[in-house]
Amino acid sequence: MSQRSDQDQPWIVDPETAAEALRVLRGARVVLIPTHQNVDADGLASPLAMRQALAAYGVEAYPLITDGDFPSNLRFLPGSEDVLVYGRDELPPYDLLCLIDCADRKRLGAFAKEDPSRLDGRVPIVNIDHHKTNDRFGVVNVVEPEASSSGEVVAELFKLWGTELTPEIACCLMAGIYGDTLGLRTPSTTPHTIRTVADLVDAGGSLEPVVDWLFRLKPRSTLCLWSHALQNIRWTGPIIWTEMKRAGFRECGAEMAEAEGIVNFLSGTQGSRVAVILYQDEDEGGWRVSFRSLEKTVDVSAIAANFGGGGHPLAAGCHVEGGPAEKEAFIRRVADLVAEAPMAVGAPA
Ligand SMILES: [Mn+2]
Repeated sequence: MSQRSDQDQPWIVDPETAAEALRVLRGARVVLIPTHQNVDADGLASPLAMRQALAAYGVEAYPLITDGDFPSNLRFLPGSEDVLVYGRDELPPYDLLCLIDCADRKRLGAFAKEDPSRLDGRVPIVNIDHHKTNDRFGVVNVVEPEASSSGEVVAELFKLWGTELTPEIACCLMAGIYGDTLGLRTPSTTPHTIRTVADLVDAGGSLEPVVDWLFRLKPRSTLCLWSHALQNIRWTGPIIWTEMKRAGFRECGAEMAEAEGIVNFLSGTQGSRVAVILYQDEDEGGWRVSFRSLEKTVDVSAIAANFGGGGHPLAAGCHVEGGPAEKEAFIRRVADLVAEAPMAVGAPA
């Protein structure tokens, strides 16, 4: 017998909005699902689950990687061979965009940069996300900031739609949830998140490849890259930070996605309040920046917003233009902003 309180369901997708999303998606001939730049597990796996669900409704949908290559650690995702890569594959003649996991429709890599009119609303957008900073730019918006991941939001949509969960769909949704919660370890993980995963396991989804490919298996080049990052660690006030230069990636033969776990590893280093990693741009004209914190009194999305970025309270990002002087000034400013945030009671020193 179930004795669940209301607290177990901290957020719900409005059933009318869910129905409207399905109506718009089913009305399309071809749906393009462009992923956010520097795509991660949630950003790619949730679109793949959507592609498979829409196929059951007779709608063609194509996830599109909007910049760079297909990250090799995500090749295990069922249906990954159907993913288009911008610049490599021809775009299908789409009449609807579905953005999943995209807080900002401008941060869609070369797809947006080369032709910003693609995102100006002339082609309608269905917007499915879990970022607090999402400004609800779609004709239908399913934005649930309390959800751990887009995978969790999409699972909820499928429940409302009555979509049959195949083992492939279940595996993709679990990859989204596990990717964003670091394997159900972040504070964004709720009883609802864990129940969703249990339902996906019941539907035949296998957790083993998800855990292996997201957290265990790595190429040798990753160790080379991590060794660079750890050797370059610096401290500025309450922040611990490191920088990933293009030369480091070249020297190690590593791809961008291999550096993703470093900032999570740095966060929680005793004596630090925020961890920061700077990834040098391809053209070396600036840096993409990632912030992490374990302190609930620090809101890194608010800090990132000072620099035109955004994200979640404990995980956020932004971009910094310029050279070494701008970089140093940026780091000092971030350190000042972190120092202004109240200390958590009983925080470890
Ligand atoms: Mn996400």
